[in-house]
Amino acid sequence: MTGHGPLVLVIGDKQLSSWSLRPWLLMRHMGLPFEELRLPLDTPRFAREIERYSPARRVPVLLHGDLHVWDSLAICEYVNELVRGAAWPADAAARAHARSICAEMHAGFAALRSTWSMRAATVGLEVDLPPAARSDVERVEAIWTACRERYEGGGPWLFGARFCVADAMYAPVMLRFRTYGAELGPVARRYAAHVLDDPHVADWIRGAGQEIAVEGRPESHA
Ligand SMILES: N[C@@H](CCC(=O)N[C@@H](CS)C(=O)NCC(=O)O)C(=O)O
Repeated sequence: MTGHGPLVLVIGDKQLSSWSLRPWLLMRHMGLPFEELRLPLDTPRFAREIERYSPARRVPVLLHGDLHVWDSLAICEYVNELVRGAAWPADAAARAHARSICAEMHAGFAALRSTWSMRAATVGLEVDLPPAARSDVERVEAIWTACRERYEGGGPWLFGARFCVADAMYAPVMLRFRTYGAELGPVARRYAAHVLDDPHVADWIRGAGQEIAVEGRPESHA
């Protein structure tokens, strides 16, 4: 049994919260209507209110009636339940591959994350990569290239025709690559162009720009 009632996704700033983007984008792609509740990071409001939603005191959190699901990957799994398995590839081998790269993203790439922090609406930043972060970028590119070479015949997403959890999990890193101008090979570049053309991704970037321009939210962490 799942939760009941409207779905509410608690997220952080669209400019900064890479973890929030993952389930947000997946829910958009799965066509699940949801309300967005944004708690701006590093504010007294966040400190005051987050406890209501998550014992881990972090965003994202998905609220479904009394059920609170926290952690981006756990939310993606719950979304997959709501859409009866449509959020992962249909084929078991492809699904195992997708789960492997999602686990790798969820648990790794610390050097890349800390050097190129997500700034969704910002482009043209120049920040040199230390060797560990450079190998993270190479590994992400190798992951995308392997997926595209294997599943390109089926369609433009990592696992072919359908957007899946893996595309959602790798979307934030794509925005980092856009902001800092990562140099990618042709296969990864094609995938990047497809993701950056996605209307939901564009919507998130637009939201990030509005936070900065209209609400005066900071462009980066202090
Ligand atoms: N593993 C968690 C990490 C969530 C996380 O670190 N969220 C950050 C924002 S992107 C947060 O809530 N930071 C608030 C704080 O540390 O006070 C997930 O995947 O959801």
